[in-house]
Amino acid sequence: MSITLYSLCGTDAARPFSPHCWKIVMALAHKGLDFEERPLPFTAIPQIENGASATVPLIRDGDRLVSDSFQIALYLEEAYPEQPSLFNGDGGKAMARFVEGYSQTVLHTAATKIGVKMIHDMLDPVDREYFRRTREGRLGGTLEDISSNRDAEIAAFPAKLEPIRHMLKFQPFLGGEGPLFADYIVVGLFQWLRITTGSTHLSVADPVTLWLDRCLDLFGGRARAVA
Ligand SMILES: N[C@@H](CCC(=O)N[C@@H](CS)C(=O)NCC(=O)O)C(=O)O
Repeated sequence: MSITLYSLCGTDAARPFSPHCWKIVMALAHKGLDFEERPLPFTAIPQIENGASATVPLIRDGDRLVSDSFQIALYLEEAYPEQPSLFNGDGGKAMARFVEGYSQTVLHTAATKIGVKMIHDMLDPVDREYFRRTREGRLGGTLEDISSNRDAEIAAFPAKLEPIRHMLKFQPFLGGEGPLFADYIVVGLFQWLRITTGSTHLSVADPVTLWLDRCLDLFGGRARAVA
């Protein structure tokens, strides 16, 4: 039976943009599992599966419901041990937690300042109102104020990838010779930027761009196909 992945979209359901949901699209593809993605607007999330989760991604696998991207990856690893590993053991799980922390605190913070107004503009009117109210409360300013520093954030963004550039001197993926969930965590961030802002904000010759190209080519170019 196919797994259902509830994800997030704006007015265009063909362009789901949540970074956390993209992590799970890549993880499900890595595991070679059949799944159906159901992108929904922000204000529909509380009704999914009788209010099972306040956030997406949420998956249904038979009678199991699992939310939170990292928990979903751990669940898939445990439920499908015979499929390619997302972690290659406990060290890979620990490393992925570090990458999640780096991505959330350094990269997402920058991406929010770069893309927040563009995300707003991709939403239905009712979602725009919800998004503006919740994000302005959370970020402590209007979307316009937060976006006013956008050019400086874009200029500062490439330097924030320096830890990945260092890693790429020694290996082609965060996972080593091949991609693991740690890679998909950062792929999710770049899918969010590509789809909502139309750019990765990196040069074509940047080693991070070359790594991202390798990731976007995975699974028949599934992630590259959405932009
Ligand atoms: N820690 C969670 C975060 C999930 C999350 O924040 N998802 C966002 C979409 S990117 C969401 O569902 N937000 C709902 C809302 O803001 O109402 C994970 O990794 O899955």
